Amino acid sequence: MKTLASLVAASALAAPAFAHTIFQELYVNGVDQGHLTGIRVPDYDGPIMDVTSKDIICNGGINPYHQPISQAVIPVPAGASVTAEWHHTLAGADPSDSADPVDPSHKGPVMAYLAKVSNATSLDVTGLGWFKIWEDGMDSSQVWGVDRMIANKGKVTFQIPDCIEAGQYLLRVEMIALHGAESYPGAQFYMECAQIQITGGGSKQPATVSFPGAYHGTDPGITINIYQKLSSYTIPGPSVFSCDASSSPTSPSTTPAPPSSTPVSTPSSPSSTPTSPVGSVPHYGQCGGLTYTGPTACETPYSCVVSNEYYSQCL
Ligand SMILES: *[C@@H]1O[C@H](CO)[C@@H](O)[C@H](O)[C@H]1NC(C)=O
Ligand SMILES: [Cu+2]
Repeated sequence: MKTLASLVAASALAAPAFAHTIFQELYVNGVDQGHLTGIRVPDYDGPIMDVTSKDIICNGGINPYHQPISQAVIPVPAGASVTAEWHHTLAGADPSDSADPVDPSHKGPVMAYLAKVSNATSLDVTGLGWFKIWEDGMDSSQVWGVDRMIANKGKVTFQIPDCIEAGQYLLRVEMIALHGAESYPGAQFYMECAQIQITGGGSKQPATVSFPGAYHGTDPGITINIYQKLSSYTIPGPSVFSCDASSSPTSPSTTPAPPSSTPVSTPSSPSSTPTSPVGSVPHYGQCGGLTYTGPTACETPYSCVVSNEYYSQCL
């Protein structure tokens, strides 16, 4: 006969495989917008593991959306504080579930991106331009963004930039679990997209990246052994957009300012090789990075922009 202890041990071992999570509720300046309202949530809480899959955009492929998909578009004033709430299952908070909001084995960063869209309820999410507005990676004590999210009962809070254009956007909130990320595929990507209408704002048009495209299996923040002492962690994707940065992303022929995180060495870029005006790397293609050996000149009118020391992209 199995003892309670052995049952508990067995379920604890089995738990991480099923202990996933879903971003399922949004608060705007502290006001709850409603459970499952305005967010494209799947019924199943499993991860996306292929960074080249369209499912990395807003989920919904291998984890089909809960039906009917909410048609709500949530009004959000530019500059507002928004809170995204994660839970283990669509049922919401469950204090008796040790894997709610997510099993604590799931360590990694939490991030938020925006993409401007003409219609926030349109289901086609390919070809959008995404910019990162917030990220929480790993601190010097090796405590992760996901650890802080769990401590805060599934909630993460960040600001919508106050300088971006009014209009409809998708808000993509993402968590990466790195407990099995020693080799690729191994990292688990969890993301859902909220349908929002930004009001007020300004006229800034941030530089964008594409999904798929922004992440690679070789990224140091995607293939990593977290079961060792880490002095730092490189969060995947572009640097966080700031309204205060003096870049001018509205003009593709202008090279935006480098990201605020100082690269150890400057990745190769066309700006250092002005003798090759006609490039071959297409829009959104990789054009530089520490370990990159391919072509570095972008097709006109794009410029090679440093995302981080490992990755530069034609934008
Ligand atoms: C937005 O997209 C939805 C879903 O495809 C569609 O039903 C709706 O008519 C669209 N709205 C506009 C204004 O185009
Ligand atoms: Cu999981």
